[in-house]
Order: sequence, then C-alpha cells, then structure tokens
Amino acid sequence: MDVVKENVPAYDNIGFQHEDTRPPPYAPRAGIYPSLPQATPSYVITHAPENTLQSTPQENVQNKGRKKCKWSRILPVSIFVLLILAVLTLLLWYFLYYQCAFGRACWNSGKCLSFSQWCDGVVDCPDGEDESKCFRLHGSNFLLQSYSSQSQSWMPVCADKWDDDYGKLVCEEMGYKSKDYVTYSKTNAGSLASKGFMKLVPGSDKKSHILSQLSHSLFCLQNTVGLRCIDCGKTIAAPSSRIVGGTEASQGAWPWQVSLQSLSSRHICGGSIISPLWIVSAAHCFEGSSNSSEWIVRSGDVSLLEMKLYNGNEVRQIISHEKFDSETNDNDIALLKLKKPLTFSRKVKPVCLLNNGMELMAGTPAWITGWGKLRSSGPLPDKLNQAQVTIYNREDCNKPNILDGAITETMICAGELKGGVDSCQGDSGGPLVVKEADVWWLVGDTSWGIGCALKNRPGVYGNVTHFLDWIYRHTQSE
Ligand code: 4AZ
Repeated sequence: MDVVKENVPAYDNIGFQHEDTRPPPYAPRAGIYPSLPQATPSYVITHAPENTLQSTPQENVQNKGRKKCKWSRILPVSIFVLLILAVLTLLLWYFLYYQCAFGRACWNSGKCLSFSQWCDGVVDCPDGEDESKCFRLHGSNFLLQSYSSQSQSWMPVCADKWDDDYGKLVCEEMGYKSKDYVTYSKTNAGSLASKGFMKLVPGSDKKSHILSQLSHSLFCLQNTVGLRCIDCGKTIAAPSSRIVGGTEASQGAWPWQVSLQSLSSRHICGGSIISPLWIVSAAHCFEGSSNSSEWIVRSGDVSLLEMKLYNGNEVRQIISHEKFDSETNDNDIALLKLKKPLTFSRKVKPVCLLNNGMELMAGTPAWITGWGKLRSSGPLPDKLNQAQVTIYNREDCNKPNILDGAITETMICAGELKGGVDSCQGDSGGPLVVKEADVWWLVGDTSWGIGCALKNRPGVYGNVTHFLDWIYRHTQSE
C-alpha cells in the first residue's frame, strides 16, 4: 500500500501551469463535487491528517495543476464507462431484436418485428411470412377472419362492397387455386364480431394487396363473409343405411374415398382427397414402399374392378409424417401429391378439413369407409363399405380394460364398445368423417386396432385435427 506523506503532494508532475492570476479553465466550484484523490490510486485508502485540508497559497498553485490532472484521469474512466454502455446496448439490442422480447420473429431470418407489423399489408420479413397467414376460415359456416394488426386479434370480414373477385383473391392467399373457387355468402358472425370487423376501405381496388385495403371498423351494414374456396364435403348420395358390420356404399356417397394400389392394381390402403393434387392417408401404409413410382391412386367408383378399367393417377411424392413411430403408431399420417390434378365430378370430390374453432365432441356419430376386410380372416370385398361408429374421448379409450393407455394425442379412438362394427385390414389410410352443417369433415385416417370389431377394442384413427398445421405446411408450400 502506498502511503502519502503529510503535506507533500505525491504527484509532482503538475504539467502546464496557467499564470497565477488566472483561474484554471472550467474550474469546478468548490464544495459541489467531491474532489478526486490526486496522489494515490483510487483503490488505496489514505488517511490524511486534518490540517492537510487547509492549503497554503503555494499549494493553491499546485492544486491548479491537480485539476488539470483530474481530466487526464476522468478521460480513461469515461472511455471505460462508454465501453460498458456500448456492451450493454449491444446486449440489449441482441435481447430485444434476436430474442424478440417484445415482438415476433420472422420464421426464416429471425428478424424481429413488432406485433403491429404482422398482417399490416406491408411486407417486412425478407420472405414475406409476416403477410402470409393473415386470413383463416372459422367454424362450420366458413366465416372469413382476417388478422388485425391494430387490435392484434382475428376479426370477421364485413361483406360491405365484397364480391367474388375479392373472394378469389383471399382464397388464393390461403393456398387454394382460383379455378376451385366456389362462392361467398353473407354470414352472421355473432359474438365473433364483438370487437368489430375488418372492412374494405373506400376506393379499394382489386389490383393492390387485399390486406392493405382492409381496415378495422366498428360498423358493418351487411353481414360478414362466409367463403367457400373449394367445393368440399358435399355428396350426391346420403350414406345408405362392411368394413366389419357395415353396408355397401352407393355411388357418389363418399366421393373423396380413393384406393391406393400397387402397380399390379392390388388394393393396399385407402385415402381421402383434400384438394385436386393432395390425398391424406396413413404413414404405416408406406412402410413397405415409400417409392412414389410404385403407387397408383384410383378414384370415382365404389367397385375396385370397375376402377381397374380406367387409368389411375400417378403419385409425384409421398410425405410420411417425420415423427411417425411404427412401434406405437404415433403420428400415423401421410400426404400423397399426385402428378396431375384430379378432375372433380359428382363422384370425385374433396372432403373438408376442419376450420379453425371447430371441436370434435366425444359421442359424435361418425362414418368410416373402405375396401378393407369384412371380417378379420376374410377376403377383401370388391365394393366400398361404410359403417357408422361413435367417437370416444381419449380418457375412456385409455382405460385399462379398453386400449390401456395406447391412445396418444395424435390418435382418436372410435367404434362400438359392444363390438361388431369396425374398420379392418385394408381400410388403413381411409377416412373417418363427421357431418356438421350439411358438410362432411375429415377427422381421422384409419390407423390400427386390436383385431377387428372386438368388444372393448374400438378402432384407432390418426387425429387429423392435430395434424392440420402439418397438412397446410406441406400442401401450401408452393
Ligand atoms: C389394418 O390392419 C387395421 N380395427 C386397420 C384398422 C383396424 C385394425 C387393423 C381397426 O389395417
């Protein structure tokens, strides 16, 4: 430790001196700021005798030099403080921008946007994600909702000034083809309009980006927009009421049902049309062969023999769920992309995927269809069979005397607990559908079971609702 000798300034090099009569420039007023220790490094504690506080005229001269020295000490301290501040600012920027503490990051670049920059009609993310998912359909009446950047919530779209051209533009935004567009209707939004509407601004035109022409409004003269982007879930024939315990289906009753076959026209699995290019099926169907050139998709008839007479559709791509577990059958879903789009007709049509906010209730009656076995050890039928089943809640399915915990959240169990009605081998990949508001919705893909139609052994289906984001991610990527 350094010790300061009494009355002797330890720091003798006092540098340039002003004339005695002139005050040092910017001399601080005595008593306002404590003076910095001059003779010792600040971490050395010194105890100066009290009389050292009364300075002599000669010391005054030297003090002037000390004040000069103060600046040469303050400078490095300031630089140090500035450096610390710079580092802190950098950390804060990293936290706010890259960790996006008060906003939402672009998926691809990580760029951070404030919440109000999403769906505001201005592209901010390098890949445009901020303006790409700003419309959705809600409920069984296909109510169109647009995301409001202002209120940061989903709002129904007011039908004032709306027409089919706007409808087509929005359907295209959501990934549908404008040739598949059906119509729009004026629908009551009910409590969904409690915060207001998104409404076309005066002078809006169809050439500019539609989002930038919608603004939040509390008033809407007409009803809100219900939008049909594709003619899905409609049939020309009601289910006539085997699969096991079912009946033969009539022509056109299940126009989304397809047969997935080997090149030798052997029926292997079922599938459901969801758009002209895409079929939903089960991942376990492709464990034997995931080579798209080894598959053919046949549609448009209830008879396998009849469908053999026509060219099937070639498959461009098979996408099995990346988390499919062949041990547990968790995530048992796959998508098939066709080489050529299907031509829709009375007997070839897509089924609807559930809209946002639609919930599947346990106890709901549902239908299963397929060309699977009519009993566990029987042959495959030529005709499509149908059966009505009940959807059970997961808790009941997982009871020890039923499926004993095997039903994960990617699965639904349905059937008849007393036995006698079920899907069976060959029905896999095919649809489990429910009817609501006169529309058929795909809720499951046939996956597995313990035997067929046994008591307390309901069939197990992939939970299509759980996979909706996965389906949209893959089918809307172009
Ligand atoms: C199968 O092997 C299969 N009882 C499908 C469904 C069920 C059983 C087996 C459900 O493709």
